[in-house]
Amino acid sequence: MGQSQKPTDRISDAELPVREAGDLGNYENDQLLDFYASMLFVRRFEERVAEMYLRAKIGGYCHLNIGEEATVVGTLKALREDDYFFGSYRTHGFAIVRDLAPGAVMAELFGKRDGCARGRGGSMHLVDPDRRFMGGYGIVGGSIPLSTGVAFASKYRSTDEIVMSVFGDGATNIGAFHEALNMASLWKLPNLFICTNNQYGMGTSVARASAVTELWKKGVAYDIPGYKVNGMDVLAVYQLTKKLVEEVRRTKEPIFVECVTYRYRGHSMADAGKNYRTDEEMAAWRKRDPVENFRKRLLEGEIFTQKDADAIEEEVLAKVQDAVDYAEASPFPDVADLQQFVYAENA
Ligand SMILES: Cc1ncc(C[n+]2csc(CCOP(=O)(O)OP(=O)(O)O)c2C)c(N)n1
Ligand SMILES: [Mg+2]
Repeated sequence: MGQSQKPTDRISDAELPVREAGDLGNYENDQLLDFYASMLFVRRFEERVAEMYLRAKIGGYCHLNIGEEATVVGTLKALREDDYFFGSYRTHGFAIVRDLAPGAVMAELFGKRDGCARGRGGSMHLVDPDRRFMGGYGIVGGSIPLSTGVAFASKYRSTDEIVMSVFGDGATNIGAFHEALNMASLWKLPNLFICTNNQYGMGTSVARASAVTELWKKGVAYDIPGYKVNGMDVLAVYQLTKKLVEEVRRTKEPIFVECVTYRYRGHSMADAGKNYRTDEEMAAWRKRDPVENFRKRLLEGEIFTQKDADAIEEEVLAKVQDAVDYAEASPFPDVADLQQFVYAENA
């Protein structure tokens, strides 16, 4: 952090510029349309994934980003191509926004040979080192120390590449989270830690799992500044993340951001998502739908017309269909090759 910034500095929802419908800031139209199309792509991709799961095309674990689109798009769009990204197991949306081929992502979910992890990883282990998309991890909080390690490598090699690490509210109660934040701060590493506070870890609310419910404060113990942002508003997320990405790049010191969001579906495809939350709560968050509300803002701001919105919808649906077709056409891996890629060869 810079000299002027104290660990307790933060931007709360209230301190962010208030945006009325139609107030879209100083963005180029193309950028606004890109934000919208990207969020819609995540929404429609995930809806189709859910359908494919129910058709038994996808097996195993499967966690969706529906409801969290503004957080997915607003954070990732602020990252440079040569920066690194680490996710959790809820990463389908992050993968397609990071430009992994949607067909390769869908094929991975199907367990097919042309999947981005060659069908070995499935939903929780999407990966693409070429795009510096470092995965996809099933162990809650397990990716956080790894992201600290990559940030160490970036600093050791004197590059200006930063590492964005995204994890859930539940992960902030894991020992590895605290160890990684301590090291990142002690060694002054270029880590941007992003917590998607979607209010629940499986069926357990933040208040039932964490002594500190203002999660942005959790970096403060390690002298890491914390920020909190409305994770249902793509512009708010992007604006803050963009600023902080550059700050981490310049200072080579970690920062922690809490994005306040909500998952509309259950924790995974095995959870209806209803037993531990009320209809009123879900309805209140539905009113804040990141995709629907942004579409309305673009219409009211005359950034696009309903006809344009329909055309984007069609384009997005076609891309999703192509991804499904690609996954269907790809063969399953050969059983004989089962152990291939498990260990490094010639290591
Ligand atoms: C170390 C570890 N403990 C428990 C689990 C089981 N588990 C899987 S997801 C999850 C909840 C995590 O919630 P959160 O970090 O808030 O992420 P979200 O699913 O809400 O995105 C738990 C406890 C696990 N995978 N790894
Ligand atoms: Mg959570």
